Amino acid sequence: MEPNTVEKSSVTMLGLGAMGTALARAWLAAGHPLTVWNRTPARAAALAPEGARVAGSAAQAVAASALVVVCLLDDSSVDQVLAGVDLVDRDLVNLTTSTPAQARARAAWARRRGARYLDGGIMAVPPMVGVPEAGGYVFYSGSRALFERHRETLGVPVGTTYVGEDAGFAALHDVALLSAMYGMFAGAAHAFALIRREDIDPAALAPLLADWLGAMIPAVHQTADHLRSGDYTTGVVSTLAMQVSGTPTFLRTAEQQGVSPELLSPYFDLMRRRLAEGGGEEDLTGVIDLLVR
Ligand code: FVH
Repeated sequence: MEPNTVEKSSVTMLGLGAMGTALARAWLAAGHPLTVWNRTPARAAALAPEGARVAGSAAQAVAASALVVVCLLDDSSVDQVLAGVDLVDRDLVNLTTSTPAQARARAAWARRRGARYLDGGIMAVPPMVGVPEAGGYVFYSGSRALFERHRETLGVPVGTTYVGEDAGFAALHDVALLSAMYGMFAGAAHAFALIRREDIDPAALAPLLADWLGAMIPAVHQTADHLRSGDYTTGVVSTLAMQVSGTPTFLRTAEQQGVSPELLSPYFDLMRRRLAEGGGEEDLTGVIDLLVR
């Protein structure tokens, strides 16, 4: 067989925590020349046997490749690591979780320092990196030209989804999806709490929960249609009026099972407010308008 002679882009990776290390390993496995740096040097040294070049400082690492990927704990650690580092003519890709405002400020900061900038929000946990069938991906936003230039390289560890020129959009999509996830886990926590003192195996409830949540979640498409059209009543199967009338049953059951209603009550309060405003023929879409201040 012919050897693969296509030259792979060099990558510099700053930050080798659980996620940075997983990303670094994926680029190494795919044959990309990789320079690494981490505040705690042992984490960088651990990658040397796999072919990584270990830089002595963040500045040296940044100087080694045009494409510099940063995956640090938070926005302030990015400040600390890149303070005083020459970023002129670098393509900076920041995968550190941040708020949309922090991402926009970081993009302006990078531009002032002569770098091109892409922000990323990682929709994967470390074991999903380098495993295409796991379905992980990164939201990217910022310079489209930069995204296109590095699309192939960025797509090595996990998939890529570009969401716009506004540098804050990747963080916004990331936080939106993760917020929905916390809502889902909050519901699951309440469900497990309800059976906690009963002779019901949590392992028996788990698949029922997973199937039910999976069956319900496509409803988000109808929510999107409602928001786009402004008509919240089309195709409604379970009216808000009917759902609100059922809430005392949920609250009484929680009380009888000795479970705090504190995860459910705020949502029920919003449902009741929307009903009082005349949204009885809608489903739950109107709650969104109560949240937006
Ligand atoms: N791990 C996960 O499940 C999630 C999945 C979704 C995306 N997140 C975000 O990814 C960023 C990095 O997360 P991580 O899992 O790699 O985090 P850690 O294992 O805790 O590693 C943190 C790295 O940051 C370095 N660091 C922290 N503070 C500083 C600082 N002041 N100066 C320099 N470096 C700093 C730390 O270095 P060290 O402790 O090894 O010396 C690690 O390299 C994050 O935004 C997640 O939200 C992960």
